[in-house]
Amino acid sequence: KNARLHWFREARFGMFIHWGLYSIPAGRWDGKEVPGIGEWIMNHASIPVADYKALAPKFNPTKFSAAEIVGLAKSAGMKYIVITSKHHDGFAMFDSKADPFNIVQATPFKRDPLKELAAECRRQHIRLGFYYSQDQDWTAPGGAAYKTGDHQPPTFHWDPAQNGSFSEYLHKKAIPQIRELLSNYGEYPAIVWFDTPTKDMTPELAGEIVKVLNTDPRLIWNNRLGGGYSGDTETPEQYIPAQGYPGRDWESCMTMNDTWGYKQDDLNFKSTETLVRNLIDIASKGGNYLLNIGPMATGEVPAPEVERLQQVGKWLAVNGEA
Ligand code: JFZ
Repeated sequence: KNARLHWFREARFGMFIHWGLYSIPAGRWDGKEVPGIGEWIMNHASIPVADYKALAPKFNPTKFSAAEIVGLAKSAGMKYIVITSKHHDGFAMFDSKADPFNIVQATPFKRDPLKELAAECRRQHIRLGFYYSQDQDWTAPGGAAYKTGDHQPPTFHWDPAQNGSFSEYLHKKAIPQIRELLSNYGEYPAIVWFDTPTKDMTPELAGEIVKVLNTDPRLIWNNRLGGGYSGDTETPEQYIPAQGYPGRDWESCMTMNDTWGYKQDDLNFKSTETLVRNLIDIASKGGNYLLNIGPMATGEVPAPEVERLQQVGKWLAVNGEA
């Protein structure tokens, strides 16, 4: 366990990337700003499955450059990257044979950004991890949904197309896709980052995922699988624990503004000084700072985010340790 977590304990600073179909509406639906975080727009605006899936043929992020993004992370002093391979909307940002709702099959872009990032991370010597929403999936029948607005129990679905068996969703989509993620990217992923478990994730079902994870002895995974599993890392979100987590590895994930997925109307960016202070605070308590960027539908990183990361990198170059 110690050898496996060695790099993570020294990393201190990583890049979180929330990128997916939600970067097209970028926080607006039917001409109105939808309150809340951008990657939740489908749930917050109760967008029907068919309407949301219709975003895929419009997704063509030709300005995406793995070399630039990895270069940006490096210049900021970051030691690893964690990118959304599938968020709660169910859209896979990778080549998947297990489910056709993915960037290679369903978009004109046809490229696999995870493959390109893996090649680039290898070249620039930085680790790569994959966020995977294993429990919530708003476009696959049987996928779970957290409640928002007036969505009704017990499923909190808003479209009959979402109804189905959770176990079937897990066996037909989530577990096969987790296998693909573990098999198709060489030495990566170094991390699988799960999120938002529900009661649907019983100890038995989670145990099936753990069996798959255990086929890779180097893998680090977080505390958000569900089913009672505590994983390798604590993941305080948008805050820094006063005493850290004595005896546990941990990572504070934070945004630079108030959204993870790109939102055109959110310009509430923190100052570089705040970001540097957060990094120092977290490092002094033994944790890692996983700082988010939200690329646009073009594939470009918003300028205020690039600017801040470069400034943090400058500060580290003068005041940090390699
Ligand atoms: C989750 C996601 O729903 C969100 O879209 C984003 O990906 C974020 C990193 O993770 O949101 C959460 C998850 C956990 C908590 C809060 C928001 N939490 O434990 O307080």
